[in-house]
Amino acid sequence: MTSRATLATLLVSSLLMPLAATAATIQVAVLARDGLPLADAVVVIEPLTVSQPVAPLPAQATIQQLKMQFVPGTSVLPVGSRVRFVNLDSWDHHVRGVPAGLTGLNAGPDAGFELRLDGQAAGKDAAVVDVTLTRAGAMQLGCHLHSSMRGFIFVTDSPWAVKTDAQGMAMLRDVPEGAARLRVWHGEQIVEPAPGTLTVTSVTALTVPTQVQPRRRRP
Ligand SMILES: [Cu+2]
Repeated sequence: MTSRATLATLLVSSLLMPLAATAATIQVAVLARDGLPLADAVVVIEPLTVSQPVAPLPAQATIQQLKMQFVPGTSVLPVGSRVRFVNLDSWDHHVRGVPAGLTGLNAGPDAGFELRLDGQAAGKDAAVVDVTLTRAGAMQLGCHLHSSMRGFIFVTDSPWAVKTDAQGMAMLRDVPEGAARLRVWHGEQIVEPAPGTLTVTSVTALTVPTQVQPRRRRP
């Protein structure tokens, strides 16, 4: 609990350091076309007040192939991250990753990746292949052998990119205060709307309606 004394000290110190950048936590609620919470939407904040863009640190992540699905179905990862594909099914998968949406149509042959993963035999280790994500942008995952398999990787060059949870909520921390651009992306979005702008203040909560109507998975 913050005592009054501590709060006063904080206020005084912030007055003494007028040049220190202040950061805020932003809470974004994303809604589907039907007004229900939209999960797996990627919320990206690009501060306009930062003269030097801040590059996010690369991460390591795993995407499983499990029961004919990519798990997680949507991943948000910084440029330079390494993804390990792990096939936990007993049959083969031939995974491909291509730039998502219209960009994919004009992308060169080296814009994506393709990998073959043997099925897991009983008592054996699962087949794994590592892929490094070299450029920013949304990628769609598919499988040459199973056309129903679909997944997404949102490769971000902003450190402020988070996907919404099952309640359609995204929380972005340590965002510089001031003007910022707001993007909302979803794998089932047909056309990405133009980014909006917002002013980030110490308390920022907003709701973003979209035209996305995801196919709900049957329970
Ligand atoms: Cu497959």
